[in-house]
Amino acid sequence: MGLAKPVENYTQSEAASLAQQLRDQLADYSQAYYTQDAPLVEDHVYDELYRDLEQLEAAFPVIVTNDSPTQKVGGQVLPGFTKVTHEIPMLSMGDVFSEAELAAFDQRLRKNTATEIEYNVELKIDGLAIDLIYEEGRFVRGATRGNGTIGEDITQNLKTIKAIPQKLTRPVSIEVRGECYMPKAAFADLNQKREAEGQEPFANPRNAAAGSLRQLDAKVAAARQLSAFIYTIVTFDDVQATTQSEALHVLAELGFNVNPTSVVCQNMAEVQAFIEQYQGTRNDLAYGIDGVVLKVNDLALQRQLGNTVKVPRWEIAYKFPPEEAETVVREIEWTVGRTGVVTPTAVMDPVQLAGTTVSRASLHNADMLRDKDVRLLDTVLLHKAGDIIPEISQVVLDKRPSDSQVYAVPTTCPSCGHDLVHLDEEVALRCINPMCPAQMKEQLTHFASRNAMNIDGLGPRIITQLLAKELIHDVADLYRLTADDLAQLDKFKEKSINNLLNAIDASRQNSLERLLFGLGIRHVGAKAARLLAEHFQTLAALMASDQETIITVDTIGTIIADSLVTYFADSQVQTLMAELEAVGVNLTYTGVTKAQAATSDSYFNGKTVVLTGKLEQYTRGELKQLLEDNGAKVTGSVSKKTDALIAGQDAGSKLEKAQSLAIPVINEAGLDNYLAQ
Ligand code: 1X8
Repeated sequence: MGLAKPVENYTQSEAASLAQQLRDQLADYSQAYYTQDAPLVEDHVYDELYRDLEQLEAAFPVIVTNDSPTQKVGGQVLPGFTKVTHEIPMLSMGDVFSEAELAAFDQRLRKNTATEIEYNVELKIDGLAIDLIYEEGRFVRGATRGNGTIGEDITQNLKTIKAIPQKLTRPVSIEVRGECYMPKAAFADLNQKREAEGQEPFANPRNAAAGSLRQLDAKVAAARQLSAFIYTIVTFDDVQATTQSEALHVLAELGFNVNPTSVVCQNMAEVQAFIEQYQGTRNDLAYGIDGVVLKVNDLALQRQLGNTVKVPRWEIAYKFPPEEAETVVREIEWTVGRTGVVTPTAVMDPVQLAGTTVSRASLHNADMLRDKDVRLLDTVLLHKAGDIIPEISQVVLDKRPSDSQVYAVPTTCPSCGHDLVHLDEEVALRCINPMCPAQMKEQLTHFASRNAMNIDGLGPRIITQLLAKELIHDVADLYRLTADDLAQLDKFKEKSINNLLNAIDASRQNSLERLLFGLGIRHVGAKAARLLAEHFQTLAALMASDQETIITVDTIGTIIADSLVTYFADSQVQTLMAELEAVGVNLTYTGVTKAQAATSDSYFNGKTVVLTGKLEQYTRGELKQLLEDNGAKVTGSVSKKTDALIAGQDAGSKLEKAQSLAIPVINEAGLDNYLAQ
């Protein structure tokens, strides 16, 4: 990328043909990005191609076409939602990628303006632009940007976002704009769930947020833990602000969530200091940013400067350079998951990337490995999807060893040697041997996990030993373990033996939904398990039901129903169910409390969290209780095992430690987004 030669060395016909190629390519990328929420290339690749096109068109104005992306605001209107018209168009923003270009923007403005210029400098949030309308203090309509003039009405989805007030602190009428985003922690969580269910992960939090806002079912959007920052007053019946910085104060007073980091800068040195500060600490923020926005602070001056065809003259985005690192692939590891899905992970020389040391990157599936053509000893470029998940962007072909060979995808299971298959149309490779030890280990671990049978102390280390010593072969065997059996385990003395036997015994009394979830039936998550258990009351009733009966349960569809029917039709499964009954495992629904019901939907469920700093809304004890009701384990110190840190005011060393370990940090204001309703 970048033009092959200086733009003045192109002939007009060369320029015209290259420009058309670029337009076609950009249109493909744009289509994938906006309508599929699945980008084909990294943002900076798009940006660079776009700039090549801009350069060619600037040098040869006659080659510009009406449909060139340089002539459009961008974005598309999608079917499915009611269209709304933005009376005041939602423009995009000019952007620059270097200090020099930023300085040029400042110079241009200063030359054209008689007065001194002051900037309000804000973070550029990596999300989706939204427009909100309030009438007499009530939220009445929310919309996407769409093509800038026509957007989609997504009021119902936006109503599920706690950071968007339903009611303002005063009964005023106002239209505001801001950015809706998915916090990094929620993104990591969502992708983990999607991968566990065999769905494609989202490429980054912005695509995940876009995909969530685009859900026609507001319930799906509600589950996605979105948030929003508001930064613009569009129209207001009670204007008091004369500057952008005052406008932000007014917005905060009205009850909007306003990003607290912005500063007023008098000169470019101050702007530069702000940029450097956040370039260095962006990885510690709970949300993704991709740059900073400079806005002329004086609103009257903004109006005077006005807009070009496409963008306001009074604001500009400085985009951070992509964070990338180069390293060498040493190995490709294949792991077998609970459902037999076999996934490749590249193991690389450790390298620093966006604040953490990275040595492993998932390649998701064999298709991706093939598409990226990653080979052993290849030098690769790494980036972090959504600032968190390390991913291989591409192979550096110039550095490929000359004797390099295409990596041969395994055809047999790395654990049991059984042939691997593609089920249905799945991209995933699966081992379908029900006795595969790697799968057994994952299944047993899942069975014992907190949301499932909740057998305290029965983790992967113990399970591996139990399997290796052939003390267990399936989940029913757990209930036949004796003190003598457990005495064979590493470092297992009387106390640990008794604790584990008691925990296993206690799990016999669990209500049916825990067993149903713990069995690890495809597509049956904790929530579906609860609905099924509540409806059918007994395992026998569920096993006797056909697909038509099962889909009568609210929100249970044909995919889950078919999966259940197939599962229970298997004679080995039927034998296992009979054995579970014989060893005294409860097979009926005994009811769950509301708190327990909320638990399985909560972000915190099964997570280990640490509290630090001074809290305003809660006492320590209250918050600890609340988190535990949400299924969390609250511990005292931050370690690699910590899943999240909740930080109040004046947080100290725990915050630093969490940041150094790249553990998600949630502040008190953001906490509501994560707690179950
Ligand atoms: C886009 C964004 C703006 C701001 C933050 N994040 C964005 N993604 C801001 O003004 N603080 S402004 C903007 C736009 O005008 N297209």
